[in-house]
Amino acid sequence: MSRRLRFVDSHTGGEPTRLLLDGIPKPGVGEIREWYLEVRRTHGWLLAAAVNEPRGSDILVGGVYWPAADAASAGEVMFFNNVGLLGMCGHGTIGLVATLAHLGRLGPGRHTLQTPVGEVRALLHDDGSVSVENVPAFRHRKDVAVDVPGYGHFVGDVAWGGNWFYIVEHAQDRIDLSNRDLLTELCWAIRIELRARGITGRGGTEIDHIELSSARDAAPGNDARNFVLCPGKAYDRSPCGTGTSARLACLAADGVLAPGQAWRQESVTGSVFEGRFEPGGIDDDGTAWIRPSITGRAQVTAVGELLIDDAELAAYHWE
Ligand code: PYC
Repeated sequence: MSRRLRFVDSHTGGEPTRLLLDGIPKPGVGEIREWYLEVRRTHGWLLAAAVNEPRGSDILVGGVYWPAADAASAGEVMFFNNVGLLGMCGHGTIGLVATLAHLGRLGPGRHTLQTPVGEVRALLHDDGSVSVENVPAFRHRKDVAVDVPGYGHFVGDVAWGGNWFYIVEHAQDRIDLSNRDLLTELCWAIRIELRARGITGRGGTEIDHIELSSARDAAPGNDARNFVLCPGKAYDRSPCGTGTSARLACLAADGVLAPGQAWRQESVTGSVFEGRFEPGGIDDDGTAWIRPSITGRAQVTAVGELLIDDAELAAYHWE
C-alpha cells in the first residue's frame, strides 16, 4: 500500500520544518502528552520516512498537525526529527503558523496550540513575523561541571525550555560555521559524558540538546551567538526557540535580564530570534520558572505530497 502525506515545508532562520497535514490519525483517547507514545508505536516508521533520506535529510524537523475541533484552539502539533519525537519546537511553531497563514487557515492575531509538553500561544503579526509564548522554562541546575575526554573541563547550566539543554558559555572556539564540524563533535562528546555521569534533566530525563553560547561572537546589536546540537547530531540553523527559552530562564535566574527586556539571540548561521520573558512562579521544590516568548519569521518553501510505500517500513525506524 502506498501512503500519501500532504506536506508544507518552511524554514525559520535557515532551520527547516516539514509540516504533515494528514495521513497520521489522531489518537482517539487520552491527552496529547499520552498520544506521544501511541503515535510513535503506530506511525513512528512513517514519521521517520517523512523526514529522513531520501525524502528529507538529517536536519529536517517534522511536525504532525491536527486541526482543532473547536474554534478556541488552532489545533495540536507534535514535532519530531531524524531520530525521534521532540517536546516542543520553537522554530517549528513559527514555521507552523507561517504555513497555516499561507494556507489561509489562520490570520494575524493570537492562536493557541497544544503540544505534548503543554499549551503554547502564537501571535501572528501583521508583518508576517510570529511570537511564540512557549511553555514555562526553568533552570534545573546551575554550574554543572563535566570533564570531557579529549576536550577538557566544561561548566554549564541544565535548563528546560520545552526540551532539555546543557548550556555552556564557550569562549575556547569561535561559534562560526567554519567550525561546525569541531563544534558538532564537541557537543556530541559533552552529551555522551553527561549521559555517562548520570547528569540529567528533572526526573532523570536525558539532556539531548547541547547549547554553546558566546557574547563575543555575536554581531553588533545582538546579545549572544549560539550553536545548538540537536538529538540526531544535526546542528540548529536557527537560534533554537526552545534553546533560547532555556537560556532566558538561566538569564532570569541569574538576574541579568529583566522581565520584558529584549534578548537578541543569534544562531551560528547569523539568523536571529528576539526573546523576552515574564516572571512565572515557584514550583514546590523552590525552582523559579518563567514564561518565555520568542519572535522570528518563517518562509514557506514547498508544498507537496509524499508517497511512501508500506514495503519500505523496515528501512525506517527510531531507536
Ligand atoms: O527551535 O526549539 C527549536 C528547535 C528544537 C530543535 C530544533 N529546533
